[in-house]
Amino acid sequence: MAEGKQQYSAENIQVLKGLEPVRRRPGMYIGTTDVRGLHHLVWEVLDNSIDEAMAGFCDRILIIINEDGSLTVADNGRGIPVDKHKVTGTSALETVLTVLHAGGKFGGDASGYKVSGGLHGVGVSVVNALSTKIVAEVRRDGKVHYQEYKMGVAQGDIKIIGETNSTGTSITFWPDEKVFETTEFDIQTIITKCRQQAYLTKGVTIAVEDKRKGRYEGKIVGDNTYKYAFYFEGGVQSYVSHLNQNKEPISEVIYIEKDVPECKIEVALQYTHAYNENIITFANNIHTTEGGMHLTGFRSALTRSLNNYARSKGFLKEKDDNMTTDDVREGMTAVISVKLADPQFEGQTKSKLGNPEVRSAVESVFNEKLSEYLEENPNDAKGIIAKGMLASRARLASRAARETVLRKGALEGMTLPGKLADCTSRDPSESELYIVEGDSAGGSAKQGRDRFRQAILPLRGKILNVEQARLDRMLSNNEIKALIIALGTGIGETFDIERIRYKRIVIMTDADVDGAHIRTLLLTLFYRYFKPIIEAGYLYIAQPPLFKLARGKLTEYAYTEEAKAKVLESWGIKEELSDAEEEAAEAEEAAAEEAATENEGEITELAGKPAAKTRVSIQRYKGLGEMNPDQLWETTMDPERRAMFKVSVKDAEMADATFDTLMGSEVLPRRKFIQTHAKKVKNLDI
Ligand code: 0RA
Repeated sequence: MAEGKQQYSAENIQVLKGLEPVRRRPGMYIGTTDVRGLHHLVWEVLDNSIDEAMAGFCDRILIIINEDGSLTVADNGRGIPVDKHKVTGTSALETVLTVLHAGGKFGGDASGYKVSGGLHGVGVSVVNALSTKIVAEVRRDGKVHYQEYKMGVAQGDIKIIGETNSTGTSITFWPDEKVFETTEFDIQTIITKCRQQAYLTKGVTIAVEDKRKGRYEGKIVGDNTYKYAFYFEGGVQSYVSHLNQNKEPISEVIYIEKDVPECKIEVALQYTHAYNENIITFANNIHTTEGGMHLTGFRSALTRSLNNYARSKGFLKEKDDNMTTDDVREGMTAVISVKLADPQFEGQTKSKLGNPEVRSAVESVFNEKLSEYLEENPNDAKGIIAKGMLASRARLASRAARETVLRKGALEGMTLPGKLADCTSRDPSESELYIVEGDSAGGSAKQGRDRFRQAILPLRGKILNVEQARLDRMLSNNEIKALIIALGTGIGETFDIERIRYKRIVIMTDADVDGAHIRTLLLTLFYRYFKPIIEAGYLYIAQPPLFKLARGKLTEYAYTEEAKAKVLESWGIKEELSDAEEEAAEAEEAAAEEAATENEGEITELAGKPAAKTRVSIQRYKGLGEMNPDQLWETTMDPERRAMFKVSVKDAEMADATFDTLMGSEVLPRRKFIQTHAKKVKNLDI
């Protein structure tokens, strides 16, 4: 950079249009006017300092949330030029702050990539347009320059307010309360962003200070300022180490850095014994959540070089298929960062890198460097290949298992399962299917239900433990088969939502850990194999109460802790247990539980104040099975009184994402074993 260092002066900045449109339609420029939009302003200002750092002129950036709620971004860069533009008669500083898109769009510059500023695209002028006030201070040429703006308009010329022997820029802005739903900055959001940016701009220190009063009492000492600073010498390499800090590594962090004409490429990669993949990609420091060309190039190079290596070293035999992109994903953590002159952002949220030249650049650079690494580090290479080949074998075994279940029509011609207590109605729109955890709860539900509309299918809790995370084999589990038959839609290629037998399907599980697991498992099942049912809005989660509160003849049910407290309060009882008391109460509860033989659930006597006369009992429902049929009907199944949660695709997607983790990492190796050997093992006891 130093060689081709350009003497930018005010002329270089292209002058565009006024700020009016920004105030008229802020959403067009910053997406939203909620808390995200508010922080967008911070990122705009921060981007300019990061740019200055990337250009090699700045190594410290400080963000301060001031006591009055304004925010300052200060850096020790060259300082925005303050000399007057020959044609327009305004300074670069004023241009940057008042002219749309004037921020960093200096145009491509022959010396390489002038990684454009305003990476979020809109520039600091937008911040000015949406702030009631801006104060800019530039330290340059031995002087401290000062200029103030109100509602986007400069309040007089740049003034010199002091002398200095340092350089840098400091921008303070007061976001307009009339524009934003909230003008309260979130320190956590800012810290997260700063950490990420520090990883991406190695060698730069990014510090955050929060000077707002009364927020961190007890947490900090000194001048009531909350301080944080990030500095990563290793850049993305440190990022990968950070992401993998709790995982067991298979290899070192492999780090690759290269500048090619198309872009600057930085990749860090490490394999661990975990099973999920974690790839984070950036283009010009913007998190490209939708991936794009850099990711595509990385993936093909990774698969190609691992396969090449595995073949050349005889790990993959002639008869073996290549490992797929999916096979080499498992246990991989990678951070990919590219920087280029003219990034094209595409996709729904404009966070997908579209430049095709980046794909081939990343692919060839990474392919070459990774191959080199594998040759030079045979032990790491061996571990990585073994991991990929295991995944590959597991995939083949798993597919075979799934095909057996789906193809052979394991469900065809089967009659409704005996465990199903069906409803009388044959009209799906008035029929409900309750999927109930456990036989005893199933029994209560069968007795308590409205037989005309409500069908009950009890599932034994065991499906969880036996199946572990093997969803595809779960399909051959009898409990699940029964569910699928009861649904009536078929599965896989033969799925037809028109044949659904119930338009309300209710998952009813206990409010404990096992219940949550079974719910996750069912949600995942629906998500992966019956998504149209969720999309149609047919899937629900029952909301059984957590407590039964009784006082004399009065009975109330509470579905949350807060609701319980409310009821008690309405009865004039304050339930303020200290931690110690709570512990004691819990111990007592546990003892009572042990002593109890056939009671209907444990009853905690709560005396309130010693003077209280009426006895109040609080029964905490541990499981649905503790409720008698009437209670279950009253609290959870009666359409007039029940609460119910409709499952969205997003909810199910979340369950799907947590599925593997939830099912416990320790069982995974075993699962792998079973998957790998599934072909050989004929009769697994499921
Ligand atoms: C263009 C030219 C020069 C400095 C900057 C931009 C600059 C902008 C920002 C925004 C925040 N911090 C910044 N630091 C620097 C100066 C070029 C020169 O002096 O030769």
